[in-house]
Amino acid sequence: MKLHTSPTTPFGRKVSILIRETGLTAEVDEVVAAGTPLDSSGMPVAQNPLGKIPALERPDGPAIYDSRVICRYLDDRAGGRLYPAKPRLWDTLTLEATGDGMIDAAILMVYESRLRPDAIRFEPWVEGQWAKVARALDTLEARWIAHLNGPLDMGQVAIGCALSYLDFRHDGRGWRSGRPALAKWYEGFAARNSMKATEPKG
Ligand SMILES: N[C@@H](CCC(=O)N[C@@H](CS)C(=O)NCC(=O)O)C(=O)O
Repeated sequence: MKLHTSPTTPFGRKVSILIRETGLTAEVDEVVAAGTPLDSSGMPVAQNPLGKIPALERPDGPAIYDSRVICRYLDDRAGGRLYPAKPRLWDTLTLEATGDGMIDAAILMVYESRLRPDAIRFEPWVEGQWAKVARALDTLEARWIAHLNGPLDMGQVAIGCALSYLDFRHDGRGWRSGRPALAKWYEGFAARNSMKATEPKG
């Protein structure tokens, strides 16, 4: 299989971590793509018409995309290790959606500062994106620590990728402040081999 991804995408990193945690490394080649909403020329548009990564070429059908779909597919191939049975599944999926939403907001903030010319930037919109991230962080601290400390699942992986991305691109926001339990959980999670092997570069 061929995974179109990049060394800095947190969505692609979710898949890369799942590959390592489930023992699928020999079955998936990771190939580098690059692009933004302003330039899709380096993106796998034949595999994903949305021009986004990750996208996965697989042997048993057309390419699939969106990290959540790819993670479910690969986890299924690996014997279903990172999506638990119901009812815990609903919590895992909600946690994964929370991590993905944090990443979406954090990436939109980066695009705003990198891609939009100064003259047409709108700061309240950027702060509105950060408010989403901050509310999610507070909710993780208040409600999700027990789940995060439970058996490894894709919810934890998504949150780990989101928090790492905040360190990578939004370090100045100080996400750990006022969230000691989440910061402690992340310290342990970031020490996993799969996290260390996929640290963002660039
Ligand atoms: N919901 C998608 C989001 C994927 C996504 O936004 N990927 C970013 C890279 S981190 C991208 O490809 N951006 C290029 C663009 O939006 O044109 C997923 O989970 O895979």
